[in-house]
Amino acid sequence: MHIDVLTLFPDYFTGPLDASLLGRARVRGAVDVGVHDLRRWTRGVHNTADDSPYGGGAGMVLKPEPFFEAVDDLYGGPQDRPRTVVLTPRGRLLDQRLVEELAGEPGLLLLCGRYEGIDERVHRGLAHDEVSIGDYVLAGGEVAACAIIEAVVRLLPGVMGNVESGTDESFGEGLLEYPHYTRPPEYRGMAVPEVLRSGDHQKVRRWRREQAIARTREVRPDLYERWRGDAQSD
Ligand code: 6GU
Repeated sequence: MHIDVLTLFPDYFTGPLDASLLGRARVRGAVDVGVHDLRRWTRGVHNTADDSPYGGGAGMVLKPEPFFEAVDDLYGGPQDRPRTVVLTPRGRLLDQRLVEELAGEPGLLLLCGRYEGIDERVHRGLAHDEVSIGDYVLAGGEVAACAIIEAVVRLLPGVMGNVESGTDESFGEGLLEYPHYTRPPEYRGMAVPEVLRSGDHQKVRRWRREQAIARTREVRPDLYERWRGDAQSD
C-alpha cells in the first residue's frame, strides 16, 4: 500500500513511522509512506499557508491552493488519485470497520488540517472521507493521521507475525479484549487467575469470553448493547 500525507508539520511523522511495527512494515515493503510538506506548494516570500476566514471570526483557515496544487503534482490525474481522507474533528468517527475498509485500498491520501480548519473547497473538491479519531479537539490532524496509518498498516498482509493477533482482539467481535497475564504467577500480591494456569483450554476460552463481556458491559455500555443486538439477530 502507498500512503501519502499532506501536512504543515512533516516532522510529526518521523518518530511514529520509524518505530516498531510501522518501521518494520516499511522496511519489508508492505507499506510506503510519503510525507509531504504543504509549504512546498505555498507562494510568496512568506510561504503563507493560511488566511483569515471570510465572514470574520477567530483563528485562521488553511488556504485551498496548496492542497489542490499538491494533488495535481503528486498524481497523474483523477483516476490516479487514491482514496482521500481529510482529518477533522467534524468527521466520521474512526472505528475498526472503517480501518478495515481503508486497509483494502491500494493507496490513501491523508490531508491534515491545522488552526480553525481547512477551506471548505478542499473538502468539497478533494475529500472522499472526513474522519475524526474521537470527541475531543486536537491542534491538528497529524496525530489522527498517525493513528489511521498505524491501525491500517497492522492489517496489511505480512505485517503482523502472528496472523491471529490481528483479529482475536478488541472489536474483532464487537467486544473489548480480555485481560492478559504472563510470568511471574504472583507479583506484588497479585496472582494470575487459576483458570489460566489450569491447562484446560475450554475453560480458558470460556473465562476469557466472560471477562470480555463483563468488561465491555462496564466500560462501554454502547458497544455492549450493540454486541447484544448483533448476537440476538444471528
Ligand atoms: Cl482528525 N483533528 C483534530 N484537529 N482534532 C481531532 C481530530 C482530528 N479527531 C479528534 N479530534
